[in-house]
Amino acid sequence: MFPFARHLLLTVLLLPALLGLPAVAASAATQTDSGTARLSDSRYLVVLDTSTTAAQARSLVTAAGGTVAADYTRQMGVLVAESTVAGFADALRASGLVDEIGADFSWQGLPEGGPEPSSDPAEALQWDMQQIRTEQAHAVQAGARAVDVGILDSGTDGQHPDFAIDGQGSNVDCKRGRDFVLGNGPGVGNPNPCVDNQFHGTHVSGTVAAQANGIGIVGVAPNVTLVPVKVCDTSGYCYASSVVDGITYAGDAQLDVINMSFFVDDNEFQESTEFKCNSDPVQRAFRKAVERAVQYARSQGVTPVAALGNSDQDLAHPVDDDGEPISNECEVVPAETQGVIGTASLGRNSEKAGYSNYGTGATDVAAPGGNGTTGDCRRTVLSTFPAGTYGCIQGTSMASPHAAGVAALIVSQIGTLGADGDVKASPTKVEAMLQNTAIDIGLRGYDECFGNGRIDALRAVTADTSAAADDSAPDCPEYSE
Ligand SMILES: [Ca+2]
Ligand SMILES: [Ca+2]
Ligand SMILES: [Ca+2]
Repeated sequence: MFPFARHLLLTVLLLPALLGLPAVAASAATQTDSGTARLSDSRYLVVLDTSTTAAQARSLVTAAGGTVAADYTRQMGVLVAESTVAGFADALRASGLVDEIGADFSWQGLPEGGPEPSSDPAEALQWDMQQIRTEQAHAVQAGARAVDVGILDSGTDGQHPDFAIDGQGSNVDCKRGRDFVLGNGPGVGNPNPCVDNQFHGTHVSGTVAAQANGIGIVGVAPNVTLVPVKVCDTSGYCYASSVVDGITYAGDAQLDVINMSFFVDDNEFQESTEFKCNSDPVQRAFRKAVERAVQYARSQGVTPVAALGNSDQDLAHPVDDDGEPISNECEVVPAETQGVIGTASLGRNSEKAGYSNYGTGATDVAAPGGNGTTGDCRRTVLSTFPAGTYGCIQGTSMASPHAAGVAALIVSQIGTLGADGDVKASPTKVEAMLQNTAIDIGLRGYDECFGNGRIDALRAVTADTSAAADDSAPDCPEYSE
């Protein structure tokens, strides 16, 4: 059981707190048109049981005939192991020390003569990008370097090759990155914002702006700049004060968009709950502080985007673990905070992801976040993992950065460059453009599951606000409940 399964909004098992469920790439080998993306037959991501020590893990790998290529036991209970021994994965899988093991992704056989910008080898696997038409959008607008997207998360691996710009370093701005994780407690992590405390921030970052550089994948807005703002610790906790610091910094630095794929943690260590209630004076203080930070950031030109959460809750009528109604004076923060774009998660057929929260008033837009099982890259979201790797995970954590990426494309298209070098765009206009160019799915018009609809990068960059519906998308089962 992961005590931190709450805050970061992934849906799988690695590091629960952020709003994505981490699932490691593990499914059948996949051939793309370019024939270059495949699962490795010798490199594995090993997700350890929480009680497993580094020494135990190393002994296990060695005994099964493998070597440890990278050790993230301390940060996130994950090892990268290499072995050519048949049955290596099965041996580890049979051990109580290991929760999950999956073959790593590797990208091989890059085209001769240098990469073509439009042919990164794993693009064909990116059903999420196809769903929101990013490739078509990039013919019009692929983002401007002057546009900054703050990734409030666990940090971003600034060394990942998929953030490398040929001959010009990286599009991760480590200098303007910050670490606001509390300086005490069990999960502080590395103070460098360009070293990921886990994997979550790196995955989210790749979805927003992995480079079209002939390697791996392409993000929603590859030509924008990423600014890692660390607010979540190694355990995935994202404490209210860290979050307030991070949002305020985004305002001070006049970032253009921020992504928040988590819910804030409170003073109940390891007992923190998704909902923050006005009846609790401490939680009330957190809510108000976050509200003020969001208000300030918006006044400085920041468009905030957040994940709705992975509890399959109707946020207009939430219930507790026993199914008893919770007062609607309780909210998911920051997704339901005034001024934040709350994002629900879709599977590849544009169905509501089973885990995704929803609810009238709470859901602003819907975006691809995956609706499958751990490691199934056909149904979960492929993006960057630390140490030059990739992983397929799902969650509203994965949906939100798609919306943040489209918001960044909109800023790139409608923003103006101020004399101070800062891009200016009204968050109200950016938000309206994101919502008004979404494609209506589910019940006609705004609805509780999909909000204003499925975001669409092509319509967003061409300011196409004409009515559009996709009737092939399945209705949301929650309508009948
Ligand atoms: Ca790439
Ligand atoms: Ca700005
Ligand atoms: Ca609808």
